[in-house]
Amino acid sequence: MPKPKNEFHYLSLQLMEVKLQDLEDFRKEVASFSPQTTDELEAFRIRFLGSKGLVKSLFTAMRNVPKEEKRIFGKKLNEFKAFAEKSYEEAREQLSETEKEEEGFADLTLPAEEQPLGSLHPIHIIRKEIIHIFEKIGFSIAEGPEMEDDWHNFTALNLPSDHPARDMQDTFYLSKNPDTVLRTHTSSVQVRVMEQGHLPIRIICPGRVYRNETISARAHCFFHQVEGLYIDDRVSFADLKQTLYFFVREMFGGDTGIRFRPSYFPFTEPSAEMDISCLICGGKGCTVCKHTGWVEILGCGMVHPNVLENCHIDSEEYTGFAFGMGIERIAMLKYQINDLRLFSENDIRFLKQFTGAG
Ligand code: 2U9
Repeated sequence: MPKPKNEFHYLSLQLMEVKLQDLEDFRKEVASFSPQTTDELEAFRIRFLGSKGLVKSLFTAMRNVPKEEKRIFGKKLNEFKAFAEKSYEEAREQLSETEKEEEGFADLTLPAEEQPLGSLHPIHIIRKEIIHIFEKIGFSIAEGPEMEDDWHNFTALNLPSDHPARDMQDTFYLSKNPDTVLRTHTSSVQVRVMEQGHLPIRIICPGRVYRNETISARAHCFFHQVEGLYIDDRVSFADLKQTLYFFVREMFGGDTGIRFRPSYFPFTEPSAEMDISCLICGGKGCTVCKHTGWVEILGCGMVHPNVLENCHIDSEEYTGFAFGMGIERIAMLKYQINDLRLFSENDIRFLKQFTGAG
């Protein structure tokens, strides 16, 4: 303590001594301050920094400190004030960080976690490719219901009532209504378009179809088709062949061999099946083509006059061709997939292989 000049001065110095001691105690209190709630933080602010707080009252008390010692006391007090303010700000920031974390606050400026790229499903990739090819030559897309009535799925398509396709073994009948089936082909969509009566018709019908089959590597209870239909005056089998030549060139490349074999379908006459040279062995013979060098990819034919008439189209004036293919079959050939079940199991190891394709 500085040497006192008189009694009053002595008391003032004593007072300053007390206040400096207080200041040291307050400094310890501030240093150990760690509020858990905003209420505690506010109580701290009021106690130390408020308009009636300790810092303010110490500045008031400084009036009684002798002039010479004011400088020492004022310096100490200013240091303490700065320390209390800094502690308050730090505690406030810390508390607001904790609250944000507890509220699940997301810092949008942080770099994003790396996400693995998704992929298109191979069925979707092939479907897109087929659609794109036929769109180039003027076909548009038509879609329709997966639950169909007997007329659109069977009768209009010249399928006699005793045809095996109508059997419970092959078709899913919807129990509540015996007239309703899960469509067995997308030909039903084409019947609906024909019934609308806007000619000419040049459509492709992609979609899911259902068959009552036991699931195995080679059969499934649902799969996907693209069917095509072109009706106008003077449409010929030559038009059908040229259209399918174009499709094969675009889909499998210009070197692919093509052949037609006569076949039978109730809805087309004449009917044919189309093979392409085996993509795996190039026609030399392998297990995929069963050593024939050829693989079947679709069925086709001229629309049966009965089907035209059933849809109120004059079969004397109009002719048409139709074709149908299974998307899974094309995908299996293109990607060398040997089990139909892979398409519907959604095994990520299978799907990942198509990242970046399509
Ligand atoms: C109408 C008239 C005729 C569509 C055709 C085929 C031949 C055919 C199969 C290929 C593999 C079905 O997915 S698959 O199992 N389809 O062989 N489909 S002609 O004929 C039609 C379609 C609509 C009005």
